[in-house]
Amino acid sequence: MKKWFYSTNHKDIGILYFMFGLWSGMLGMSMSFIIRLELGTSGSLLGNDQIYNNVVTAHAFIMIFFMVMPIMIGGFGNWLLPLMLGAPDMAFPRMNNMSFWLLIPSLILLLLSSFLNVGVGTGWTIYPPLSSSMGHSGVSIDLMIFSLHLAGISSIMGSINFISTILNMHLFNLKMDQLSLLIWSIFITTILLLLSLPVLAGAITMLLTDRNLNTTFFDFSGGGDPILFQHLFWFFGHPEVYILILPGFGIISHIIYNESGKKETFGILGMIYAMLTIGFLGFIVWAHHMFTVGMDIDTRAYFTSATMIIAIPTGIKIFSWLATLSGVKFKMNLPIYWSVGFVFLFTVGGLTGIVLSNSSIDIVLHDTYYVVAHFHYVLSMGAVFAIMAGFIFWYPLFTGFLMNEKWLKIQFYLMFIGVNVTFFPQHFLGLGGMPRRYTDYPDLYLSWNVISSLGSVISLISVLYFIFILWESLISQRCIIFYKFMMTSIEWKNLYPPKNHSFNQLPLLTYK
Ligand code: HAS
Ligand code: CU
Repeated sequence: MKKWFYSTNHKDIGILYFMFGLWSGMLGMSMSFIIRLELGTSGSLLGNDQIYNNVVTAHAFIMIFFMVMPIMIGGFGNWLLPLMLGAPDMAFPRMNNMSFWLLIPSLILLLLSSFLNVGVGTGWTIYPPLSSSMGHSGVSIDLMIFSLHLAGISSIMGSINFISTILNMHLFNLKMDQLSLLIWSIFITTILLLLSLPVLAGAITMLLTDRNLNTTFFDFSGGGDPILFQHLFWFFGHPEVYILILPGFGIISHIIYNESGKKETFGILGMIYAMLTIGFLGFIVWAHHMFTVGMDIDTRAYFTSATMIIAIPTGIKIFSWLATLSGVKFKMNLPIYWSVGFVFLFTVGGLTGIVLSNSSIDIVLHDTYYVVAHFHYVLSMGAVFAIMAGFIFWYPLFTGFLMNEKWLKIQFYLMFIGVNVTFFPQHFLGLGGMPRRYTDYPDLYLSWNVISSLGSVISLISVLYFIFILWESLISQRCIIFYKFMMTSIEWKNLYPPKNHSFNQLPLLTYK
């Protein structure tokens, strides 16, 4: 057995998570390309709607559970948190190893669920009765449920590990408000995970017993209620979307504070409270995904108002980032490109979220491409841009190597153009009434769909280009000995003692 297999070292495990996320990301990207091929022409390309819906479902699950979460929490979290805390490793290193390795069987079960029987054609929301044995006979849904169980166990163990590490192992007498915002974001994210995942686990287990043991939790004919599933799912599902973005917030905060070079960073405490507020509010807005189920008007008024309030802490974050950058003569380097891109495009996605939070408008826009445009702006351009920013920023630290900056800039522009051309037209399609999760559409929608598919070609090229740049840097081994020295030297702690509020600005974590 090779050493990396059973390594309990946080950096080894972080690298494993990165490689796993990269691999799943390529898988998820291939699926998104199949989706765009299908929708790039009128009529049917795959010739099978169930397969199409299965690809959509698998794309979502893979991107959420096997790309964004492993890279952000597993990759960046594992690699950087112990270093930033001054801790020798995570609190429970062997559990850390197990968290990672549980993801492999989980992914295998997910893939099997697509290959066996009819596949899962429900979307990632797996609503009954479509996901009940009536809607999906065979084992596909059951395998998907087991896959989610394993991914959930993995995440819960990871969360326990991060929370314990952050609370117990911050050394140098660091107070909680002196920790990097990246640490805070992971801290809050893992609390969200710990509170929301068990609810999903309960819901899918009830679905499993409905399918296999003749219970009727979600079956009207036995006194159950399919709407109950939606409540349980979204009580998990909405916090989940903040789980996907909060570590991104942390990465962007850390980078912007570093690059600004300011001694006093703008609104650290405000940023912490904003993230705590977003985390809390995230638990009491779930029914904005269910405005069309026939809720009474008061309930809709409540969920609309509660949802809109989230714009306030999020606005605090956006304006604090801008205030930090304001007045600084910063170098337009790659982490700044991606960070500023993040702030701009995440705001666009957030604003369409506010539009959707109006229940009366959402009655019209629900399940249209407007929703798809909204969540791809916050995810494809929010979460993914944050990952790119962080990866490029810390790449010299992770590997000791340098990537080609000029190429990376071209790659940034390609990706920026690609994702916008893909997803901006989807707002128009949604406003025009085009529904999600169908293979075909009236000719009226053809031109924006063709443009969107062309955009996805540009994005695909840019991602392949990025993989090439990564490969080239690993092959050519352009090395900064400085970074390697810094990371291996025990004396780095003495060279850069953390001062008040300046732990964010450890120079060794800066990419110039
Ligand atoms: Fe969302 C659906 C509302 C943030 C992800 N969202 C989704 C889905 C996903 C997702 C994946 O209320 C689809 C799920 C599915 O498969 O069905 N979302 C919001 C709101 C916010 C928000 C209000 N979403 C996110 C983030 C995500 C994410 C972050 C992942 C990373 N979302 C919705 C709603 C639906 C929805 C409805 C259901 C739609 C349907 O029908 O299915 C907020 O957190 C966004 C806050 C951010 C900002 C921008 C910065 C703030 C500034 C301050 C000033 C702004 C103000 C607003 C005062 C608001 C700059 C003024 C308003 C103007 C328009 C000018
Ligand atoms: Cu939501």
